[in-house]
Amino acid sequence: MKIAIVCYPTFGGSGVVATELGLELAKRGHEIHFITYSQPVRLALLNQNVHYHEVHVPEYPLFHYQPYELALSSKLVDMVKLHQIDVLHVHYAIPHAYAGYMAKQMLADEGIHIPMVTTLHGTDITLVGNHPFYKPAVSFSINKSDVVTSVSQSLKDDTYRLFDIKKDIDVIPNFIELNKDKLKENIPCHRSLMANEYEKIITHISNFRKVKRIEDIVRIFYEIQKEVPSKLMMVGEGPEKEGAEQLCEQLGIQNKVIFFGNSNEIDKILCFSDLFLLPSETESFGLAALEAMSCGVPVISSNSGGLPEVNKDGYSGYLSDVGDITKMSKDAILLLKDEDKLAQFKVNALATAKLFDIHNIVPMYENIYYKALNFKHD
Ligand code: GMT
Repeated sequence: MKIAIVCYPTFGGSGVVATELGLELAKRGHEIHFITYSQPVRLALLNQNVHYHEVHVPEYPLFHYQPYELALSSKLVDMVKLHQIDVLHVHYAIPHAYAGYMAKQMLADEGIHIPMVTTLHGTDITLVGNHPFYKPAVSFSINKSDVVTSVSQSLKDDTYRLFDIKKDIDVIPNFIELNKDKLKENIPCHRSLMANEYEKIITHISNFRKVKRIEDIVRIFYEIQKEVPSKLMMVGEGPEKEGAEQLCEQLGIQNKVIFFGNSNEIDKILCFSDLFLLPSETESFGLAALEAMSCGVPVISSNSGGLPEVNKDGYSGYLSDVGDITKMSKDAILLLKDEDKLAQFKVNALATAKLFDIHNIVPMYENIYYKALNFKHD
């Protein structure tokens, strides 16, 4: 099949999932065309089955806002015609489903019928898409998609609760590639550069937005380090990072916290991590938690959204109510102090991650594409 994938190219779960999906589909023999405004951060290798088409938005002084949706839908029309694309798969409803639908209509006008699959990722439904300024357009474009998928049951429920959706939604969970290169023993591990032998390493990876509750992470670590010699690795960039750095200074723990910025080598950091923190306000799935678990790192997370579908309480980690940093700190300290339990949780985390193996999940998307191709045109 020839599949066009539209996604956000930045550091963020939806772009990562879309990129990894495209790369795996290419390995399985499909021709993949990424269409976005810059090369997706995880799209390192272009090959004969992987193509990237950049959307340019010409600047014009009259415009206060440059019309990206317009440029994207025009590019989609051109690329579908040029490469005879079979299926359009848009990740994140805003504005991709909207632009995709416009492209679909323009193509239909020329007698070209292309099915559109929309994958909902989380904030496009629970935070941004739900805003009254966007809601009618988001509802419309979801309802106009040929097939809709969501990355968790929780997100599916939220979508029906928050929007007037008349379509079925297929749940396809996010996935992870678990191959031998990801095993700890095959990654050059620079643990000794980060911490002393006797210290535990706690990690957080995100785009440091408010929804991640970055302050909670610092405060949980503050409690942990009083009881367990430890270091905190903070990976990523975003609006909450500066405040977190200041808080570390105020609490006097700045020498125990390392801020890395964005990284494309998270496996190298996760390989020496003992515990992962994800106390988010909401999380439709929590891909970062899954990535940690796939490296054998247990997770202390909130129980919001789809996190309970990924992190198994008392098995791969612990879940708590949002904002309950007392319980999160207590769970973390008990786990880090008990070597046997920690070792068992590390094994359990990996076992849980295996349920989301890329080789089990990507065929579900292939089935969705075949389902979409069978849809009658309206
Ligand atoms: O929250 C992020 O880190 C980014 C955001 C995105 O849209 O890129 O992530 C959302 O999609 C991810 C991939 O499906 C999910 O794993 C995240 O849970 C989800 N984020 C939220 O729901 C807050």
